[in-house]
Amino acid sequence: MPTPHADYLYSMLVYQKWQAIETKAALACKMLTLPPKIMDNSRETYPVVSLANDTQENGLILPSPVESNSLDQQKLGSDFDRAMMQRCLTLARRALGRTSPNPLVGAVVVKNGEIVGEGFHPRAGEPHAEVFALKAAGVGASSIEENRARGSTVYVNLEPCNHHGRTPPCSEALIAAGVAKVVVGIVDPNPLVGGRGIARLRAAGVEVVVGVEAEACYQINEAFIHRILHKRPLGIFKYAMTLDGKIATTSGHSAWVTNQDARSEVHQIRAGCDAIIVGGNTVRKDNPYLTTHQVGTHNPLRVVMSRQLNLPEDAHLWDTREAPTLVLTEPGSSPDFQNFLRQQGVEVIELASLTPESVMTHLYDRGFCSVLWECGGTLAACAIAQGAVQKVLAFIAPKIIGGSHAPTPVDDLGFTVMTEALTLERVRWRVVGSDCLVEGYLPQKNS
Ligand code: AOF
Ligand code: ZN
Repeated sequence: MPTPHADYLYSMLVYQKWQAIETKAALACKMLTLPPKIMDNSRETYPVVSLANDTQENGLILPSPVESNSLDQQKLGSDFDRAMMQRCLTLARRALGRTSPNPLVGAVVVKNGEIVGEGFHPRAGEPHAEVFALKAAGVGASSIEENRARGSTVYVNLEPCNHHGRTPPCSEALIAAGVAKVVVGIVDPNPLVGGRGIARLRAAGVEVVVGVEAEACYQINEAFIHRILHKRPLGIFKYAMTLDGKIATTSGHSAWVTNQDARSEVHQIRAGCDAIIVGGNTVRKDNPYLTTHQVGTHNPLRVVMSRQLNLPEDAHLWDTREAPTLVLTEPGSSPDFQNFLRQQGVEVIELASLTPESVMTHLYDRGFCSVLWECGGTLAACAIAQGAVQKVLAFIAPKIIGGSHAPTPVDDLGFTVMTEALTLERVRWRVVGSDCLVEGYLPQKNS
């Protein structure tokens, strides 16, 4: 392996800081007494920006840009630079849920303080964001005068690639277009890129600034980064409970714990994920749809884990017109029901051993970046214990239902004393309608 590029190491340090974890990368950076070249000395002022019309299909713009004010680092770039990077993120979000295994990337070409081209990466196999943005700026047009990218500044939330993958290197496309400067959000953690795109641009005389709106750039691609670094999709455990910690009544009734605003938020969260997992119990008790309930948005693959396949024939999940369904089971389980499911258009796969771990491995192999666990307490405990969950989204409704046997979000983890509790990190909370959303990350076992 070649020595990691300084930008890559520094970027990893910022990433780990964002995660509040000290890892080898962070230590390596300290030992090398970085940071190096990420300071942006340019403090140009720009005239009013005119936003060019969208050049790609109009997609849905989902949640507003992430605030990037919690890193205790100096904010890089001018206000204009940060606004352009946020514009990249807004563009990138148009492909929300559709790009895996690739990241969400947006790019903006600016000439004389005006946006002259924009683009985003629509899905794996298609050109990268920079290529769309350069094209929109007139690169490749019949007359050379139409190339407004020459001498421009290109903003992009992820380092331009420098490898021949499904598509040719963006670094070369930027150099060929004659851009003067590239402002990068974060270094690409993909070892195929990992600083080489930046190095290639600099070697060709292009000025490169790295780290503008870095935290927001990590946030938007946290699942992609997790996939690359851990070779597994990011597992997100989402649940809704009452103030007294119940996800249903003693009889199992759960419609609804939270109000409409929180449920709409869940639909948006689903749109950003590649798969949603439930167990057989949830299918039997709740008969969920697990869709985004929004026309035109991406619906993740709905995954049911069931060893016995003792599932109802009339479940909503077997209707695959709106969204696909995958049933994961073990070898030889109920061939008749397997046939029935396949006739409905449901994919059925037998895994040698059906565990959260083997399921995450399977979903990684399918190219997924993010997986939403919307299961009940038994499967949730198993998924947490096996390291299949990294992030927790807990919706809490100000209701009390009581019941010593009413189900709770997580069943037995085998802990006996409070010091064993899993304490979430990077915890944030906010009010959603009349409910509250607490989000955080489980402590990582061995990073
Ligand atoms: C960019 N801009 O818009 C994206 C990048 O198989 P390929 O050719 O599509 O390459 C995929 C890798 O390229 C992906 O894992 C990530 O490292 C990078 N994605 N890079 O400059 C983009 N989508
Ligand atoms: Zn690229």
